[in-house]
Amino acid sequence: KNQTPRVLWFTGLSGSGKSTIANEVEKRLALMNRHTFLLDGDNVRHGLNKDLGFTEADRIENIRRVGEVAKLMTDAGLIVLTAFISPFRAERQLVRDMLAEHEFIEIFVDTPLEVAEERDVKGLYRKAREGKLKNFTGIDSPYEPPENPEIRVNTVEMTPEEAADHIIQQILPLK
Ligand code: GGZ
Repeated sequence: KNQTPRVLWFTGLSGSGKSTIANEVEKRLALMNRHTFLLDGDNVRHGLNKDLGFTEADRIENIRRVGEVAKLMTDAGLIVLTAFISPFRAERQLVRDMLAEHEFIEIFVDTPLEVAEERDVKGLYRKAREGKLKNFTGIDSPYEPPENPEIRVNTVEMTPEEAADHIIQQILPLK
């Protein structure tokens, strides 16, 4: 088999660039003939997790289920990429503990709140500031940054393409 199963777990604020960078990484892995699957809000929150919202309890359950699905997919031999805010350290640790050592690679998409809010691609930060969207991460719901991520990308200094190249360089020795 030409690959070792992994979970590339992207974490960061809304609008930090998680999905964009994860997509770029997936493209590069495909060129390397790796079998991958990207889990994100689009394919999980509208289906498996459509009963969940954004309360603390629902986010915890969201991440727990994503972790279980990622585990099943690694058991099937895939490289799984996940792009969820995953704001709480405890749940990221819980997913890490579900997997074998070295299978879980935490990637911190380190975009400062000011930058994500300034970009505000979907206008959600504005709605949150206006009080029209409650429990918004970074505004009135916490984000706990990773203390020891395997990989950290600075999206202020790097383009998504550069960030993806950096990630590939970091995981390459794992072949
Ligand atoms: C945070 C929210 C919220 C609230 C809707 N807080 O930028 P987006 O739009 O595309 O990504 C955000 C996404 C976050 O879902 P996750 O499943 O990644 O969150 S978590 O890991 O915390 O469970 C945002 C949108 O959903 N969104 N309401 N209140 N983001």
